[in-house]
Amino acid sequence: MAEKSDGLTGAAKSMTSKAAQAAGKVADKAEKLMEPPVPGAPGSEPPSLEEPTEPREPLPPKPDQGAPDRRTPTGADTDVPAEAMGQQGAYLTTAQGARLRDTDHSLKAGPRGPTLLQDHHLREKVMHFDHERIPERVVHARGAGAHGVFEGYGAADDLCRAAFLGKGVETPVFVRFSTVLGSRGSADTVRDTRGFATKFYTAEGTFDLVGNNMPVFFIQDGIKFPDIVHAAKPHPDREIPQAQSAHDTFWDFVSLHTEAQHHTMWNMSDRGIPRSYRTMEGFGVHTFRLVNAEGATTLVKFHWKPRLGVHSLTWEEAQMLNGIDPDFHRRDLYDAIEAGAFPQWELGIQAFPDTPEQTFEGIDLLDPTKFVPEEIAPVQPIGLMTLNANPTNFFAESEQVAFHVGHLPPGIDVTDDPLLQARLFSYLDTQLNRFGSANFGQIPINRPHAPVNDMLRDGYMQQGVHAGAAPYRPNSLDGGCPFHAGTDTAFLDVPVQVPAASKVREAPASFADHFSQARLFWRSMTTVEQEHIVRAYTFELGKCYEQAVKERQLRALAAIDADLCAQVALGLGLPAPAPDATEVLDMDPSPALSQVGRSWPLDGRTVGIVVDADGDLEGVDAARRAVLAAGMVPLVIAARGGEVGGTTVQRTFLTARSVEYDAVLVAGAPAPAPDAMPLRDAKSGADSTGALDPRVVLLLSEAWRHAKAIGAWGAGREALGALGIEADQPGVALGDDVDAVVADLFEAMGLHRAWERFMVEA
Ligand code: HDE
Repeated sequence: MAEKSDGLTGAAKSMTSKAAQAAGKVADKAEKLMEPPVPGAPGSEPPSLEEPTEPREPLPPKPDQGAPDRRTPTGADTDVPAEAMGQQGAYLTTAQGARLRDTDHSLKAGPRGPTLLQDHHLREKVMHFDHERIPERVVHARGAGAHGVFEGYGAADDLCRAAFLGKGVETPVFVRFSTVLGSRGSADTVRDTRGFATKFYTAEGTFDLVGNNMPVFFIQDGIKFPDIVHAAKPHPDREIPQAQSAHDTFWDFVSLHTEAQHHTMWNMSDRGIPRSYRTMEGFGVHTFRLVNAEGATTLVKFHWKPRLGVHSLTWEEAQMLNGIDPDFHRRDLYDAIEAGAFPQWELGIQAFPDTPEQTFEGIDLLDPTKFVPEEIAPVQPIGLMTLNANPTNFFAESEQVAFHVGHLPPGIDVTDDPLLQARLFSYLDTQLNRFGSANFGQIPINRPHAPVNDMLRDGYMQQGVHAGAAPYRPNSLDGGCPFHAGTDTAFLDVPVQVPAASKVREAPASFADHFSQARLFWRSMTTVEQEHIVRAYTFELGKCYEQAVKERQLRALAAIDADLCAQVALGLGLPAPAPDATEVLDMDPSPALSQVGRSWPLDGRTVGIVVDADGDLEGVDAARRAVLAAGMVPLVIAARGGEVGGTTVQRTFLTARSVEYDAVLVAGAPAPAPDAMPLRDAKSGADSTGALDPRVVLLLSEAWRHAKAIGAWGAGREALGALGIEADQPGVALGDDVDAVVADLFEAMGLHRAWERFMVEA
């Protein structure tokens, strides 16, 4: 996204002033043409005004779009060009390739007569349409995916024999991010856990790391998964509310089943409302077992660390976005990749000795409601993932990708975590329901990049054309193929000791502690973050109907922290219960859990630039270029569409809303535009008689309230001054020199929020 430098402008400098001006204009134009367009173009070339009539091949995908690697169903590389994977030829055909003359009229007995049963084209077209949907995922139905590459650092070589972790080894990946609770069409910015599932197409077989953006889970045993999901999903009678936990059945369950309290605390924190998929951490949650070349094992927890840092929305932003842009996260990911701001995460591990107890510093590594603070087990980086291509087709890629925690390459194995054990059953099973066939692994996005010789045969939608007579072992008819691999290349089940024990339906005693880590999390938060947590609990419980549910949850909060409980109780208008006799450990806080206090890169962020046609348009141009050069997207906001001073307007006061921007620059003090009236734009409010357009006032006051960086120069300063926004306030960049203002604005943006502003408000 870097601004392109040019030879033209340089040459122009040496000319006489008039010629230089003319050349400068040409140069500006050329430079503008070279600038990356604002992301979001629907097709790979701009459409013509009239309907095209000249036959031509389908347009190529957009440059930002990738596609599943061209592999055969059994993993072999092919040189079929990408275009050949989709629809081809310039002419409309039947599904069998016969050209068609007309698809707008069904075959009828006369223009006013009934449709004929023989219309094979109509029947094929409508039959296919009738079957376009597959069952949505029972959880994580709403998601978005992207292609990328993972590069190993070689840092795990001592611990793990998996070749893809080796230094410099590049492995293609496909990642799908998701919410958990909502249906496919639900909004992105709901309060929920996020899925973070990565498919590594390694040369030794596919590895799926199917994680979340929180390191702990609601339940310790997979047998409870249907219970937590039934409780959190909409009520079974009226099927409301959609995609959220603010309702009785959720709080009924988590208050009774207190092992869910730790995960619930994460959901009530800002982590439950990420700013973007790009600014989320990822966690494998369970403990896994790595095996090295000598067969030695290590227990590990996987972490994804976003290069852009962890950044969340405010609750008000999240709620507004659910209405204003329900696709906010999906759009953000797609736009960032299209704009060349490729998101990156480092894969890291926390490594623990593989002892028979499987604990670390008293923390049970098999209990998925517990995490290990980074302060006592640092995360060691072992590779870097870059997402660099959007899907070409959502259904083919993001919808049909099928993850399974049992997709493991040699060198990575599971542990006895009872949650993970149940997942090993569930993911295969659920794919059968979604695809109606055991052959889902042969769909392009799911095809391995390693040779497949599995002796699995036939079934619905079989894509392979297997030769040979003997899909069984041992055989002599196919020359004995396939053969067992040696221990040097095969996946080895680690011969871990299984405890000599009786068959029981019980949890180990160490799983009984439900509150210590919830308290650890609460105490690791800054005051602002704690305030958000209090508001979240109060809001969610406030939306419950039953008093008993609220009171029971307050009891759980009392066990976590008396102050937290008291504040939520106050908001609910209920007495705060005294903590019961439950023993809760006081663990050292983990400052690494807080989002406050660090500075991060800005790639792919959006900066709204409010422009007044009479304002400093040269300054606007300079600001816009600086935003582009910083790898961000400038969106010019003006009274009406078209161009202002040669700059294309992307948003108008009617279409703009503060939540779309990470920061706002004000380059003028636009007076109320003609459409600034409540009937035309309700955002105008009742009074449109001020000096500033009321939509701009609203935009700035929201940006202020959400503690976003705001900058202005020239007349824009006066506009801010009228709202009481002054130079010495946190996150405010004011001045006369546009370059200096922009530089200050970027610095403020790096902190993600002007956190102090929340405190000023409180
Ligand atoms: Fe999942 N989970 N899960 N889950 N999960 C699914 O698989 C399940 C759990 C996670 O983008 C389903 O293909 C059970 C933990 C992600 O396609 C299903 C249990 C974690 C995704 C399923 C868990 C996850 C899923 C639904 C308890 C974090 C989205 C559709 C034993 C470590 C993957 C599908 C995608 C999806 C079952 C617990 C993460 C039904 C039974 C813990 C990111 O198989």
